[in-house]
Amino acid sequence: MSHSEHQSFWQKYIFSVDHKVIGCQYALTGLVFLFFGFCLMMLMRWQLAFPGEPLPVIGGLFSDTTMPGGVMLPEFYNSLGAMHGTIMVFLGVVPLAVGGFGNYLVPLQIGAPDMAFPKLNAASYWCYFVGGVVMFASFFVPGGAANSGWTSYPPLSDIATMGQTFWLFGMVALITSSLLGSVNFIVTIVHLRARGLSFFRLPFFVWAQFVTSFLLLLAFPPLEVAGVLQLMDRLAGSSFFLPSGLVISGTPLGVSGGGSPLLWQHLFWFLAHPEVYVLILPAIGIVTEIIVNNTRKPLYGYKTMVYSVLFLGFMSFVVWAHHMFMTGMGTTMSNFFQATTMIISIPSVVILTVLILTLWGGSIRFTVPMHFALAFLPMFAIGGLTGLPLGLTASDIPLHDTYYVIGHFHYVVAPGTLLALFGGVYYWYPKVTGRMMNEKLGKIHFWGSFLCLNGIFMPMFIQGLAGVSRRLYMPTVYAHAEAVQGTNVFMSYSAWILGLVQLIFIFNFFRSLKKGKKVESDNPWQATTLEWATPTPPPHGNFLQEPEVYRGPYEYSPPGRTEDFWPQNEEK
Ligand code: HEM
Ligand SMILES: [Cu+2]
Repeated sequence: MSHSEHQSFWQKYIFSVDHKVIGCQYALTGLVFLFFGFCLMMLMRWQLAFPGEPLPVIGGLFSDTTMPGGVMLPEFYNSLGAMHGTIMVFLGVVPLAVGGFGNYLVPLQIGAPDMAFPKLNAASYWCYFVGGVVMFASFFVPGGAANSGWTSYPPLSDIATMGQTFWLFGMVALITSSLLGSVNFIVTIVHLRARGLSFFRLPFFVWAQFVTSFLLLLAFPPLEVAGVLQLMDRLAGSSFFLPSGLVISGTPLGVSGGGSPLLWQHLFWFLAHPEVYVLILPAIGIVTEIIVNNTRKPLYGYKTMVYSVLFLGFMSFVVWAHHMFMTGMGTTMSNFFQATTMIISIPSVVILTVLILTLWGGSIRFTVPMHFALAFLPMFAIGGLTGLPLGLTASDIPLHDTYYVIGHFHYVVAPGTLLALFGGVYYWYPKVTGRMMNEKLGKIHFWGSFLCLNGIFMPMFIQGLAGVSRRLYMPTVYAHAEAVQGTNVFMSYSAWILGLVQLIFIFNFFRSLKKGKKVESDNPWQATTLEWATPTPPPHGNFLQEPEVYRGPYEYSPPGRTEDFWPQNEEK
């Protein structure tokens, strides 16, 4: 495109309004934050494996207010936990899955030249960036970063150190970013589809992003408001979330009181439950694209998937209080949320079943992305199935706030979503860069990650069933926890090895930019969807001429054709 040629470096790569550049910015920033959040966790794992012992070498780099003599202070452990969760979810996975993959792929897959509102798109990225900087800066304020968990429960969060204020400001920026982005996705998908691309011809990835956008749009505003109210409690002396008569270390707290800590929990989980689907749906979308492409057969039940994901999106707004069974909210509430939670598990199982049935009878290509996509299925299954006992009040009583919960949600987001996102990086890398990532290194990265992730999270179920609480600074403080302390050592080694394995990915990612095998065509995987009909890499404006769509997204091995795929945009 002529006008992109005389753009300066800054216009082209930094303050760009091209959805592909913004997508790459999101993805790279997200990957950096994922690695940073991961490092916080690797530090925690030292304390969990060798409680109270000084951390050799690296420990000496920390200040006296965090790790004097290399020994981790409890306050710092709390900060690490809270910030690990926050960073992984809000600064890592969502930006990578929605901001990165969504931005890059949705306009391409629907045959559009860009997002509907390109400047809004850039504004969304920069809000995210600001949120990230604020969160990062909070590590350096007096008292350190936020230390009231990623859930920021009052009253603790209302009276916590200054880092909590930064956390709230950061969250407000991040939520604003998500809102701007989600409006943009919805308008883009509704208005900018290519001629012939009806809703039921959309690639499933686009459906997943569409539903995700509605979740972001409808779930985030209550938390944004709640965040502002909590800020006022902290800065303006209000008591939205502070009850009367609060006494801290023997001193009555000088506030009016009359507020409700429970209200925060409702507002928080009203967002945060849909948020977990924001984490998983784009991953399911990516896995679907990869699986269909690598089995060379149509999706087993496209419409079933679409209706399931719509139902799932809707239901995700009426299950939030399953996080609150232990708050004493009463049996009427508990029963309602128990029932809705059982119902929402049905579409998840349907989606998984469709993906598994799609494999049946396919001539599977075991490419690197396919390894990741295949591994996603059992990981997501374990994550989902272990959620059921948590959704039933009777079994949630002993399991709540134990490591079992941590194991459950990590199976969904870490071995689940993260593997899917990595698979997506390997799958679309040739479209973005024109080169393939190295296959051998990709497979080593896969097997290393897959084994280590299970090494970290599987023992969490054992710990949880043994009654070990989460958020425990000193894992050996209770006798029952001491009995399973050995698992902590194993888990920590798995985590550190996992860290090393990621270096292979980082090396492969950057080396392939220069040295990777050049793609021989614009469609190296012989796929059917529109993003492969663009030049490689796609220029500003995407398509050389406006594409037109003649069929559904997954016409693989159609009878009577010599090739085993039939692109959406090919008339004959
Ligand atoms: C892949 C390697 C990962 C490991 C080894 C890991 C490990 C841990 C550990 C040890 C905790 C602290 C448990 C405690 O409260 O004492 C934790 C909490 C948490 N993690 Fe991860 N994590 C990983 C990845 C992720 C990812 C990808 C996400 C999000 C998408 C995530 C989200 C969270 C959240 C939300 C918490 C709760 C924090 C809190 O309650 O304060 N983690 N993780
Ligand atoms: Cu939930």
